[in-house]
Amino acid sequence: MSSVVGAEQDATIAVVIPARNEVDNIPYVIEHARPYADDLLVVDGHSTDGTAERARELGARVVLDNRIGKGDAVRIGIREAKGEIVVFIDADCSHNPHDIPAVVEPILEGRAEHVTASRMLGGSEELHGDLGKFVRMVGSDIITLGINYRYGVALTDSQNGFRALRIDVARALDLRETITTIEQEMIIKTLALGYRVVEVPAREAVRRSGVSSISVSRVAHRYVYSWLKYLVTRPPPPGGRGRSYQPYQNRHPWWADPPPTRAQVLEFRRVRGARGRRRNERGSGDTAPMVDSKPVDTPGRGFPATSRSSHPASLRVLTGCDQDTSRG
Ligand SMILES: Nc1nc2c(ncn2[C@@H]2O[C@H](COP(=O)(O)OP(=O)(O)O)[C@@H](O)[C@H]2O)c(=O)[nH]1
Ligand SMILES: [Mg+2]
Repeated sequence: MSSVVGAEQDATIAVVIPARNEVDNIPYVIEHARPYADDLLVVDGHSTDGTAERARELGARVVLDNRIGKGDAVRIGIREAKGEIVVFIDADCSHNPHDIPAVVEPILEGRAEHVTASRMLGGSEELHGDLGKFVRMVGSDIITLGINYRYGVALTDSQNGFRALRIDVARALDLRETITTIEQEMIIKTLALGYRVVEVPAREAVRRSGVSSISVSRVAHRYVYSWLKYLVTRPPPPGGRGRSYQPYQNRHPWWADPPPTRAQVLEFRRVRGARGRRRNERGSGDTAPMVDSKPVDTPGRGFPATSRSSHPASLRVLTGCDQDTSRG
């Protein structure tokens, strides 16, 4: 039985990975998801690149879908999963398996029956940057908006493939979609039955290798059709509009952290200074000197623009901006 960090209660967890032609990516997902899974199930879409064999070698259980799309794979995953909670995570390394504890936590705490990881709260590299991504983001937002008005909730992401459900609830949804429209179907039917949906922020990375198999222009009409169909035919539960939603509240905001001590800031500047000097001495010439000797309490001076990853560890631990707030 998995022991999930921060959980008040233990439950068995089945991690289901729908995969089609992900042989280069799936080893990462399997290895990193394994510690959280009592049952690690890959639902293979008849991959031709050896995904299923690779997954088996790595110790995952593998079942085949019916070649009709990811929604079918999700339905098979729900049927076959051996766990009290089922977690869906994509095989393309877009989702971080180490977010699984945060995604199951509201269920373990008894606050939700269905938890969806939100890319709008956590950030996405797959929803910004070109026209195709823009269309996906706006389409997704419009669908989410419709769901919010119909059920009196305030979700931010109805389309993410990274989610967790109590297995009995997942089985009660009677899912019908065969393609990725299953994500919105799961949300709508959960709300219509009066179960609680909670979102947690999770970052979506760009897929590690390969290309997405989803063509927005080819399936847009199916999204609109299934969205309207379920909104119309699945009214909110009597007296339940809005009751089944608990807005995400950041339980560990960055401003709750103490600011770094003067000694830590000086250490940060010393390390950056040394690195900056070395770089300049090497004559890489790619950046301006990384630090100067101005006193630390001169506001806005002397701090180089740095990425998260370039913070020295000592400061990273103590600056709230670098905390992973999704874990409460
Ligand atoms: N089993 C199965 N998995 C699929 C199918 N289509 C896509 N997937 C998987 O579903 C996940 C999401 O697909 P992806 O192409 O990344 O879509 P995107 O993230 O929406 O661009 C990935 O893990 C795919 O390998 C399918 O027909 N069957
Ligand atoms: Mg993807």
